[in-house]
Amino acid sequence: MLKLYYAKGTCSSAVYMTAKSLDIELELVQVNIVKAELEDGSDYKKITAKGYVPALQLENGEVITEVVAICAYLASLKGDNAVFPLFGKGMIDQLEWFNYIGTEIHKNYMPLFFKLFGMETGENWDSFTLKQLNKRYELIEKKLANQPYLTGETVTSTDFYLLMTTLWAVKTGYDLSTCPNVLAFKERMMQLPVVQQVLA
Ligand SMILES: N[C@@H](CCC(=O)N[C@@H](CS)C(=O)NCC(=O)O)C(=O)O
Repeated sequence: MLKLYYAKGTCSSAVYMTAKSLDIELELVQVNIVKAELEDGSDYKKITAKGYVPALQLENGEVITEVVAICAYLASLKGDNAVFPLFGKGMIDQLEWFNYIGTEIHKNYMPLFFKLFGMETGENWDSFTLKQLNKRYELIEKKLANQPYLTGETVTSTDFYLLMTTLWAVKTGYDLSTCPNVLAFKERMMQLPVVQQVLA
């Protein structure tokens, strides 16, 4: 069976939601991402030198990393599908949004997490981070004014990624009150059975 190296509440949950939506069974292997260790204390860096989740181990032992690559791989097992379309504009939309969330949203939360864990990030860096996140969410806020999900009327894999990163606003104290459409998106996503199962 495919093994997903996983930590609940992280971007790896977006992969798990994608797999469930595609009806793909996975064995979950919990990773302590602070120590880069598995539950038995073994070194996660032996699975992937990157040391972060997610990683997907195939039955032949090969390991795939990066959220978007794993989601695309899972989709490829099902052929064309609505969760992560593999052809034409549907596929391009996935790649475009995954990259945007990965580089413009996900990584801009990092200084807020460092601060939460008591690391000194510096005032200039903090205000830069907040400005960046505000700008990046502004675009999503506009997009979600006219449609319920990032690529239109249907939930896709990239919505799971946006959800997981956006849940970090509460954890880090990032204020999303100027983005009512993003907050409504979050609530809409939280009603989905697949989301509830993964976050339970
Ligand atoms: N570019 C990576 C980012 C993965 C990532 O940042 N994972 C976080 C959890 S959301 C993690 O495991 N961090 C621990 C670490 O960086 O050591 C991807 O797309 O998979």
